[in-house]
Amino acid sequence: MRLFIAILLSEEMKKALTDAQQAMVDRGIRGRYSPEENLHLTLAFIGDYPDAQPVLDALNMVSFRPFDLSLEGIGCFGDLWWAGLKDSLPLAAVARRVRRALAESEIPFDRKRFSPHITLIRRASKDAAGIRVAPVGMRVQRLSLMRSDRGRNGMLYTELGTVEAALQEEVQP
Ligand code: 2AM
Repeated sequence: MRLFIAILLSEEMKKALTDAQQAMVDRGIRGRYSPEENLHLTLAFIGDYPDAQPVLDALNMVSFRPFDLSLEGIGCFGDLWWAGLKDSLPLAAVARRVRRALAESEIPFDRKRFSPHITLIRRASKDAAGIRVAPVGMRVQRLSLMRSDRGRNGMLYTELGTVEAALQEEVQP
């Protein structure tokens, strides 16, 4: 199983992202656009792992309060273009806690520095600089363990489990 931990996005945020993708299409940019249902923000990429339960157990050790995310601009890694997020301390903190919980449970994950992004298109045929993304916000209430499978028409993502934001008094210092 190919696993990763992600934040799934609100319908309003996905709409802002598909509007940006449409603006890319209108500019004649071809490539592998992420389908709307696949748009997400990855916190940790685990990759091939045989069993979801230990990962869910690790995820359940992560406590966090609800926090807000906001879209901000676009950027690229080579020919992969993404939507960025406004700098957010709670987002960085929750990614750190997820990664610490995985490490403590001896679940391997990609240790590359957390660089929050939402992939819009891979193998873009040309530069997408200047495409605008509406600065839509959302409240994060849960984190999701996701499984990724290669489908006939691209990647299929399935949510295997979630951890919910804790009530204030339950949060550990
Ligand atoms: P990407 O969109 O930038 O490729 C599922 O593959 C999710 O995990 C995607 O959000 C992907 O980011 C992310 N991811 C992070 N590290 C990865 C890696 N080493 N291999 C594949 N996906 C990775």
